[in-house]
Amino acid sequence: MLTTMNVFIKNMQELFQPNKTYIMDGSIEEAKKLVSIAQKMKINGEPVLKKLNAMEYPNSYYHRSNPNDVARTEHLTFVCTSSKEEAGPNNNWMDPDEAKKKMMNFFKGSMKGKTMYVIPFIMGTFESKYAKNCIQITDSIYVALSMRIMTRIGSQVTTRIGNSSDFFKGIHSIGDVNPDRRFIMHFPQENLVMSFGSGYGGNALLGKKCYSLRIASYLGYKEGWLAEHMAIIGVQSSSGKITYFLGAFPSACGKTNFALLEPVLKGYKVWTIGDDIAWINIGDDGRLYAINPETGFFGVAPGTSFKTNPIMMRTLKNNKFYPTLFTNTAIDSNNNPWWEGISEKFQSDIIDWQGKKYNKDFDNRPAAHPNSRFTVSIHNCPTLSEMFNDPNGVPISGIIFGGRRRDTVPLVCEAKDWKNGVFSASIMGSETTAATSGSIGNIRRDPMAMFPFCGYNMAEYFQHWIDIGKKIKNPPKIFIVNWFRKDKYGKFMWPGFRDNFRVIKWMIDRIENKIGFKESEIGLLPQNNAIELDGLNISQRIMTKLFNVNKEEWVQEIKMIEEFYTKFENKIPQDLKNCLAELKIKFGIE
Ligand code: GTP
Ligand code: SPV
Ligand code: MN
Repeated sequence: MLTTMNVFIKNMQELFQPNKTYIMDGSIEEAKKLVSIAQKMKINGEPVLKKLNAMEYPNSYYHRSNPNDVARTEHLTFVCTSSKEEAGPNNNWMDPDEAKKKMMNFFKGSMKGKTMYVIPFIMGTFESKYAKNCIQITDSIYVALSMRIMTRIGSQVTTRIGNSSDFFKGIHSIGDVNPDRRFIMHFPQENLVMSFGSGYGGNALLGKKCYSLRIASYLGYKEGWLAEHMAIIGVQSSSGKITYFLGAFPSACGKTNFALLEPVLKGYKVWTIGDDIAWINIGDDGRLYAINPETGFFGVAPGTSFKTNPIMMRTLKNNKFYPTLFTNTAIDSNNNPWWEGISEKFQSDIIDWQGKKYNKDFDNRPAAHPNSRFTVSIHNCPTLSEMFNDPNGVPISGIIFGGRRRDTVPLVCEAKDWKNGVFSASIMGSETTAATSGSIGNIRRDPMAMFPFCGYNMAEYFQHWIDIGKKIKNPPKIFIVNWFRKDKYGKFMWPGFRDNFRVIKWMIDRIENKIGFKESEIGLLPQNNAIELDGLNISQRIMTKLFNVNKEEWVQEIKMIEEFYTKFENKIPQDLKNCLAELKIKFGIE
């Protein structure tokens, strides 16, 4: 008798009509074989993978995606639930039958002459009750190799699936990389994603945003857990005690840097558990526990350096796990990957992300694409937590939400309680970044950093957050941060990166009830001099500005929040409406 997986593969072969089918086993021999094929394979005259300087970057390869395919395309991303209301005003919606018809037309015969890769993978560890079985189909060897870095692949998944039909199906074909024929369709009610016409990042690595956030957030809603766009860290103090935090920041707003943070304060150490996705469950003891279902980092290259993120630079130069991929960065004359901010010295002889010679004095554009990224195994990370593989995850004491705001939002603010924390997270705004196609620097509402990733109506998602809070014992403290406040010259006022630890230290003191706070209209702020600034050259004047809660700015902000809430008609939970009404009163708005 055929297993459900075999039936699925057979159907896919009939649909795509590939030349060959290859079922991945996740072995090192397989990775070597695929890298070697990709080095020989040419697309538009260029090898799919090129070996980089092995002395500086061992086991590393370079890839260029199609210049029209360099970031997630939210306007081409749909949630296809049976009714539009279930998807909510936060998602593009299409009728499931119509969406499938459209995709089937694109898919039909699209792998002729190509190999179809079948990738059995699991999100979470094989031993975890929270883990989920998945299969991705793809015709991109680059995607297949990336999935091997980002997830656990292997025959164990096939065994786990057995005759069950309860597994995620991610169907991907890169097609002709034509933006007019590019769609990423989600069917949460069928545990299914169909993606066509893109070969990069969250559009194509379907275990990431598509499954682990959009589909999983829907499953979490039905099953009583949360799938979040969050990094997970453990902060060890000199006594050896480890406090676990979740950090939610929108795309390209600091999760990976937070996850690999090397504290500036002596006696502390940050252990890394995850940098992008957290699945959060209520444990047997009634506390919140988080796992990182992934096994790799798909990290933003520009801005990464030994100064800003030394642990990531060490991760990239580590050679344990094979291979590491660099996509759409520039290349220097020593065949090393290069990007803006990698060092203070500028190198001449840079070849830019499109393969052209780059002259920084004449070329009015960056050499590396702003959304150029590395794909590297988490096992190369020197600060990987020994709890990384723990099937139950780590117990959470603090949840941090942060947007990219040039004004309005202070460096840090603590919510009074869970409900107020959910409110603060639900009203978050952030400047758009290069992680998504479209304009950059516009403020948009991005509740919980999940706006583009919540696979159902976000008003119900807010209620789900409130309900989870009612079920847990000792809910974690919730903090709002903003590393990105600027002065009138447009310069960041806070040094950020490793110095962010000073703020985390304050949070630990608050969690341990060691220090007090100052009340403000928007929540609890640090008392004067409560943030440790030893060794940092920053004036009191700037510190005051970083904590300024400006009435005019907040009056504007509240307008934007009301506009956002209005989109959900009457579905916004009453608790949050009450919090908004209180906020208005505090700022003297009728
Ligand atoms: P995604 O992978 O898109 O989800 O992004 P992310 O949230 O992991 O962001 P990441 O840590 O990769 O940072 C994105 C960009 O912001 C990079 O260019 C960083 O150099 C920059 N960045 C990160 N943290 C800070 C900070 O504290 N201050 C400043 N000024 N920039 C930062
Ligand atoms: C993000 O945009 O938040 C990312 C990159 O982590 S992608 O995987 O492309 O979504
Ligand atoms: Mn992300």
